[in-house]
This record gives sequence, structure tokens and C-alpha cells, in this order.
Amino acid sequence: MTESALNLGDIVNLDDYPISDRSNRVRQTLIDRCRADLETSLCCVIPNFIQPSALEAMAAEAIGLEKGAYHNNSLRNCYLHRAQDASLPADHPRNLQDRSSVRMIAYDQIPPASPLKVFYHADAVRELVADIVAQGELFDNEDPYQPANYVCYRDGDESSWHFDADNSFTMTLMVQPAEDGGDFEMSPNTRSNDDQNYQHVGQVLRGERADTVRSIGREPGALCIFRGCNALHRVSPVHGNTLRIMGVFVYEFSPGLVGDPEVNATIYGARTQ
Ligand SMILES: O=C(O)CCC(=O)C(=O)O
Ligand SMILES: [Fe+2]
Repeated sequence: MTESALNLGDIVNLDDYPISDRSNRVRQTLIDRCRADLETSLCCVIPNFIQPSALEAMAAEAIGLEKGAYHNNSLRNCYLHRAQDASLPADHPRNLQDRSSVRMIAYDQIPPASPLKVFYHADAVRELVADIVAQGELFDNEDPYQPANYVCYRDGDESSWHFDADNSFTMTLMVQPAEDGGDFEMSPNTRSNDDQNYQHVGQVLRGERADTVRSIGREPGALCIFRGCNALHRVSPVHGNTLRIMGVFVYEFSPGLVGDPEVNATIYGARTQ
């Protein structure tokens, strides 16, 4: 603890979102609304969740750390794989490669007293998210790199169409939007747990199903929870000199989980110490 240790109220807008009190009716109304949105559109957004002063501190922190970020720049398919499959046609979704270029600031690079970490580790935040995703208790991820990250996009960076791997939900915080571009776009229900729906996936990838794609607008301070494993999503190319900064958080359904070191090295770069 430092002398300037942050409390939850320094970070979360507790006036609008009294999340520390589990019996509060405003909290329950928020949970009900988010659950309904997740059910219908695989995504929910909580606007103005973060205090402006905490957002400023997060943005300044990420900008300061960004020169040490790992530039993850690759061609990949929408399943996050880099290899082609010669047994499938060239235009199969598994063989359609697209570019992704983002800058990862991993958990181990962020100071312990960071507002991003205080937010992530707060019981009231974890419990709120657990109530929204409604799949039982949540636990902090215990990987050295994964639990809470800043993901930064410079001019020209983008994240092409993809499904998120493994986790049943993804949680992001808009810290600082791009000047232009950097839109978060999603085609909900592109596949299901038991149907890969390759034909539809291919159509979205080729830009033939713009009717299914929605752009999810988020102001600074908006928390977003989405089912990225079944909804194709992307971040359109960023334009301008303002760094697009997202907080990304990983909670788990069982305690003590860590990631695969080889996968981590491809996402965060190898550590040399
Ligand atoms: O930056 C975003 O808005 C979403 C990024 C994303 O695809 C993810 O975190 O899985
Ligand atoms: Fe994603």
C-alpha cells in the first residue's frame, strides 16, 4: 500500500452505481438490464462506470508504459490461428487471414497501486460481473501477464474479425478512444457452442452481412461485457495521433488459473530477465 492508496469510490462511479451494497435495488436493476442485453445481443455496456480522475490516471499510466508494450502484429484467421489448413478450400473461414496490430501492456508491467489493478481486484467489481454473467462465482486470474492489461492502438493499428478463445465472456474498459476509427463492431450470434456456422462466418468476413453488424459506441469510462467467443467482432483501423487505450480483464470460474506460457509469449512477447 502506498500513501495514496485508492479506494473503490475513487475509481468507480458509486453515486450512479452503488455496487458495494448487494441489497441495493439500483444495483439489481443494473444487473437485470445487463443480463437481458447479454442474452439478446451478446453484449452489455455500463456507461460512465469510472470516475473521470481515475480515467485520467489510467490514460496517463498507459501512455507512460506504452513504449515498453509488446507490439503484437500478425496475420491470423478469425479463430486466432496463424497456420493455414491445406485440407480446406482457400476461401474457407479457417484459411482467411487478416492483419491484427495491437500493443499489449501486460499485468507484470503495471504497478501494483495502479487504478486498473485496484479496480480489477475489488470484490465489488468481481461480484457485480459474476452476477451479470450469472454462471457462478468468479475468481481473479493468477497468471503473471493476463489478469488486467492495457491494450493500445496507434495510428493504423486494428484488430481484425475474430472470436475470443476459451473464455465465456470478455470484459473491457474504454479508457481513451481514438481520434477517428477504432470502432468496436460485432456480429452477434455468428456461431453457437454446437454449430460453427462456417457459411455465415465466411459471409461476415467477406463483408457480405453488414446487416448483422452493429457498432458498439462507448464513451470513456464505459465497461463492456460481451460473449466474444460466439460473436465475431473487430476493432476497425485507428486513425490519428491519439492512442486508443482499452483496459482488458480476465476473471475465471475456478481459483488459481494461469495461462499457457507459450501462448503468453505470442501475446505479450518473451520476457528476458
Ligand atoms: O478493444 C475492443 O474494443 C475489443 C477488443 C477485443 O476484441 C477483445 O478484448 O477481445
Ligand atoms: Fe476479442
